[in-house]
This record gives sequence, structure tokens and C-alpha cells, in this order.
Amino acid sequence: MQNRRAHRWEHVHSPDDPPLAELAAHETLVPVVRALLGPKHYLEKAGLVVSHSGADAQRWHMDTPHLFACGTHLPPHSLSVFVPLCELHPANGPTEYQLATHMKANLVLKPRYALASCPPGSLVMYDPRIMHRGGPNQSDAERPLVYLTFSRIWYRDTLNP
Ligand SMILES: O=C(O)CCC(=O)C(=O)O
Repeated sequence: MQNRRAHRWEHVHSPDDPPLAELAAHETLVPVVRALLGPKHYLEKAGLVVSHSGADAQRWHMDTPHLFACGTHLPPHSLSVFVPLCELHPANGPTEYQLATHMKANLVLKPRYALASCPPGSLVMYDPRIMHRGGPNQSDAERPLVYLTFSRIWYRDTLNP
């Protein structure tokens, strides 16, 4: 387990663990991952993020950085997927996104925010370069999310566990 500040824990699993590997092969997910990352990709990381009652909002962050210091917008090298195991509603701190900030040019614009409020079992997919954060959990219950990170076959994330 990796501590993500007070009351927020990441449970790191092997991507080969059967329930997670099965989820990654779900018929809804497979064509989307293929369309975004091409045929040569793999499930790089899998696990859970559990935000417990009282967790503060995370700091805004990207999961992985832009690969090159160039002005050109490059296609995604990875894709992050969250599957909430409970309803995400404003009181338990759904993940919050700054729309379109996966493109460097948009980082200087006035942010537009979106909250991933959704029912359990939803698929929330995002480019890991987008600015996002887990919201504060002001409810009495824990808020577990399964995460899956798919990457192009040549990419390794060496910054995260
Ligand atoms: O808890 C969340 O909603 C987001 C978690 C996250 O972005 C992270 O742990 O890097």
C-alpha cells in the first residue's frame, strides 16, 4: 500500500491479478484502448485508490508527464481508467478534471472543471496528462476506485509505483 496523504491509500496490485486482468479485457474497454493507443499496448498498472472519510482534496496533478519539450501536441502514450466501486457524488469527492489540459496550449487558459459523479461500475477514462485530483471525502463511507493504466508497448512509467 502507498499512502497518498491522510486518509487516502493506493493498493498496488499486479496487472496479472485475475479480477483486474479480466476487467481490463472487458468488451467495452478493449476497442477504446485499441483506438486510442493502437494495437501494441499493455496493461501497465492496476490496483485501487481508496479515499476514506475525512480525506482532503489531492493536489492537482498529471499521472504522467508530456514526453518531450516540444510545442507539438502528441497522441497519448497511456490511458488511465477508473472504475468506482461505489456511487461517486459530490459528498464523497469524485475525481475532478480540468478539461482539455492534456494539451499544453490549454494549460494557460481559464480552467473549466468537470466532476466525475457517476454510478458504481462506470468507466471513467482520461489521458493521464490531464490535470486532475481526487476530491475531499466529506461522507461517512470509504470511496474505492479500481484503476487500470494502459500504455503503448514501448512506454514505462518510472515515476509512479
Ligand atoms: O482519488 C481520485 O479520485 C484520484 C486519484 C489520483 O488521481 C491519484 O491517486 O493519482
